[in-house]
Amino acid sequence: MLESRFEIFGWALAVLVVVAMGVIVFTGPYHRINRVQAKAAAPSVTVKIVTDPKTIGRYAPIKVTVERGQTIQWVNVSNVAHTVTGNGFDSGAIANNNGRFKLSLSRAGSYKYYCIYHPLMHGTIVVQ
Ligand SMILES: [Cu+2]
Repeated sequence: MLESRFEIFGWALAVLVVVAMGVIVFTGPYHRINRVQAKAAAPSVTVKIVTDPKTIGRYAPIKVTVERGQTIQWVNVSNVAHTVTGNGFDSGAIANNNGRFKLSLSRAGSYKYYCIYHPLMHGTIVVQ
């Protein structure tokens, strides 16, 4: 059945609108916002606190590199309490048997930290 000119025009307009919406979603400013949000939601990085006969506890890995704002999570899997203490942050006692502490730093730099109870325990956070 032959469609009227108006019907054909209507369909063409509808297709044009859908294509335009696609172009806006995938290339427009909202696309960039989605990318920024995805970056901010980067998965957290885990540092385990393990038992070490030489230093009582040890951060594993000793050095961790993250993006600005990215969360670092310490999990104490050793057999005594420890802390994550540095310039401007202090976890307080992180209990043994999976006690946790989360931290995110917004300024780039290298941050050294240690355990208040066991000063031989040292770690470094690099924020880039
Ligand atoms: Cu400790």
